[in-house]
Amino acid sequence: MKLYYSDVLSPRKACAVAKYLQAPVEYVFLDLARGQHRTPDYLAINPNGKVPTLTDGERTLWEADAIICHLALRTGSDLWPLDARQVEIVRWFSWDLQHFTRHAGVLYFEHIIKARFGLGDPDPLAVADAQQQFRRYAAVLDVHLQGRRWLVGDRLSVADFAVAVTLPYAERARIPLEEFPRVRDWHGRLGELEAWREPFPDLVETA
Ligand SMILES: N[C@@H](CCC(=O)N[C@@H](CS)C(=O)NCC(=O)O)C(=O)O
Repeated sequence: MKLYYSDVLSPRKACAVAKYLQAPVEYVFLDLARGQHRTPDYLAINPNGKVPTLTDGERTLWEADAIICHLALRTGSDLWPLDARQVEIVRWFSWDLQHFTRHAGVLYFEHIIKARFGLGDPDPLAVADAQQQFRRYAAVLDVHLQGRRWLVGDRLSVADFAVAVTLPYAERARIPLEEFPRVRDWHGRLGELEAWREPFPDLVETA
């Protein structure tokens, strides 16, 4: 398998899961600043011009959530359990993309990506709105995590890797994580995993 990635948000979850599972993956770094995700060769495997992408033999997969499920299946891991927990995981994937990481991702973009790629200053209105929306959905997650260690059942799953992806950047991205103690503690448990703390291969700096 080849995992095309860069040291940014969505690839972070794919790299974290690949590392956690010790999946037999060859990492291919794409330099976004140099447009390596927009070359004809790359667009042929991911017409969105986005990272990450996984190739596995003849198969090509884009979308990080699909990639992490595939990695778990390929390695026989119950991070993607073969039972009714899948329904719960899909629920959290969907909720995450529509609500949680959607707004936390705005804060990541405004405070980290804009500075890194010279895209100007953070937009205060976008920041205020994203923080307000983040609080609304983080409150839902905080209630869900009462008495739980992980999002689904009593085991770590791909849902944890997906939903938490912005939280390592909370301080720099001004995501108000500290206001939600159960979310903070859950993220702290993920932080005990080396693959979560250091998901990317050694060759690049993390952003
Ligand atoms: N829904 C996609 C999002 C992919 C995505 O937006 N990737 C960003 C990095 S986090 C990207 O490739 N940005 C480069 C660009 O848009 O030019 C996934 O989860 O894989």
